[in-house]
Amino acid sequence: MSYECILVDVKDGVGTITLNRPKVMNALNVTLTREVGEAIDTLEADDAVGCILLTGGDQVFAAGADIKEMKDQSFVDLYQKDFPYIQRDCWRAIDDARKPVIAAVAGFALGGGCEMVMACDFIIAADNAKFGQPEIGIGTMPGAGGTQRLTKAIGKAKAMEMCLSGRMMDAEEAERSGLVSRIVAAEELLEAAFKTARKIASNSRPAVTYIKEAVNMAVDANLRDGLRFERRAFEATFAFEDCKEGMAAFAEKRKPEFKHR
Ligand code: CO8
Repeated sequence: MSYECILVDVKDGVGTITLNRPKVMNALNVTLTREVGEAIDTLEADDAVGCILLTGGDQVFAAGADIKEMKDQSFVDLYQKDFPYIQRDCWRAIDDARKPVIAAVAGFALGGGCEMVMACDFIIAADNAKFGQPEIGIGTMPGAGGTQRLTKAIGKAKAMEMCLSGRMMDAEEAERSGLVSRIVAAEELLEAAFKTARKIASNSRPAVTYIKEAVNMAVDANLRDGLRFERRAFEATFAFEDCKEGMAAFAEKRKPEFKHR
């Protein structure tokens, strides 16, 4: 499939999506967000892919929604369409993905760009990464999860300050606050993120899927329900051939040969 605003590549079990509108700092227009949604759906359906990597450029992941495209929209249009032409396909695809989706962020991840990477399963940041919800500066507010996911990720005080003032967070503060899983040198970002994605893709896929589901339960459910889900899921992994193989391989001091990956 050919795309206008993104690049897609599949290698070693990893499907990589690269946002590609460098002239406008990868601003998220209708076409780009639709294409990200389509690419994620395609990679989800591709048996050769075990993990999805979403990235941008080396100076900018994305500077938010395309303000020039968005500026003449009316309230009635947005409300009636529930903002679908911008966000539904894309965020729905990321939200619904059963394969892990990793965001690798260098430079600015602002507004919808920050919201897009927060929808992913985790973020690996380059040391030049900057995260922010600057919508207040153009008289509006986050509209694709900024007030919700940022608050869950870093707590009310920091999220409130960032959304109300538009202040950006650098990579170190983002790591300290729990927004990103780790920081790597900018020039090593893609390699490090790819290595992580490839490792995940080489693991037993049913176990990976269950773990993703269980960790997400911790975000959405109460502790009691989450613990019960985890226990049932753990028990269910004993029905996987890969689990039998993994445990046998450990006992026999050899590398496991997972069937489902
Ligand atoms: N939309 C459209 N064009 C943009 C955007 C954008 N968000 N950001 C940058 N550009 C364009 C600029 O207009 C400029 O184009 P041109 O060369 O034609 O003038 C080009 O990219 C380069 O930008 P700058 O000259 O501004 O570059 P700087 O290095 O000086 O500044 C910044 C970089 C700080 C990132 C600056 O460009 C900036 O502040 N951008 C806007 C950030 C912003 O306000 N983002 C929030 C947008 S609203 C939003 O995301 C709402 C989310 C709701 C749901 C999401 C749905 C997808």
